[in-house]
Amino acid sequence: MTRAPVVPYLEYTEEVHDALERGAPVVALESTIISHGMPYPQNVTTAREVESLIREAGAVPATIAVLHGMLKVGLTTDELELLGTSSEVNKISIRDLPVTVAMKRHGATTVATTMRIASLAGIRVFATGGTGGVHRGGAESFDISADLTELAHTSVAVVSAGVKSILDIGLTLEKLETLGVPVIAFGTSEFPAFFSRNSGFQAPLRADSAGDVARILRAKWDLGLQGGALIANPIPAESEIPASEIDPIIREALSEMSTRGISGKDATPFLLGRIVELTGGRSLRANIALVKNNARVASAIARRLEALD
Ligand code: PSU
Ligand code: MN
Repeated sequence: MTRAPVVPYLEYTEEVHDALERGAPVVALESTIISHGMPYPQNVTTAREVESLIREAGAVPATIAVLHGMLKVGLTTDELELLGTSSEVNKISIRDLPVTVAMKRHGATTVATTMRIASLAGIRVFATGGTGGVHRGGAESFDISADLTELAHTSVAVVSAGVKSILDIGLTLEKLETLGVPVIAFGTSEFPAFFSRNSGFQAPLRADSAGDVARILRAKWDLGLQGGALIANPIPAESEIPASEIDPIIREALSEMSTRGISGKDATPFLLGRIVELTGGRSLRANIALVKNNARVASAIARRLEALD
């Protein structure tokens, strides 16, 4: 049986194509974190290290982006470098996908767009840093990330370190409940807040092993319940920035953002960049540590899921 679907505009690297054909575990990775989530050169170095780590954990990495209008599943070293350095690479959400393909442009894929492309390629597990959510003030601004609606529709499990407190975590969890998305904290009872292990919010569900997560995913999809799941994996204790330290910095970045009138798709990249500056690089080190941790957990889940097939 051919497992790597043939889809218009979609191109696999040989490594990923071969893995899908063999039924080997594959872990998708997004590219907005490279182009808009971290500064150069740490973005490219981290992207490469995360890929190696997934291979060491017995899975195959598939970094996803749109290049010259083609949906790329798996990237070469040169393509990673291009994403990390070129100003011609836009952050693309689901709404931007048709124009990026039709005009043969480049695009770095957000969590939502990466999930959709992963799903087209038959990949079911995806590791990232943090997902989007309901922004603070979202009840008035309607700034709710398309990542949430995508989690409702597209059957891919996303491993993240929870959501940052640049977002309204309570509203984000409410929205995910409405959308029917299982939110599973990994090895903890509290929903993690990206830089911090604690958010003050109880997680809706808890799982303590990759095998349990895989069984929950299997059951969901066997039942014909469409959509993904959010696996919230806390940052390792040695790399965390406690909420009491990061929260004032986040508030400062948010207030600068409103003074400067920055909104929409520029909001998340602005906030991430400003927090790196305000913490003197500490938030970047934390971000790198949590992405790697998520890649390890995603690899374990992907392996267990393949074993259940
Ligand atoms: N959160 C992070 N790092 C990131 C992002 C979110 O900690 O790089 C990126 C992801 O690609 C996510 C996107 O899908 O930001 C969400 O953007 P928006 O809020 O505009 O939907
Ligand atoms: Mn938004």
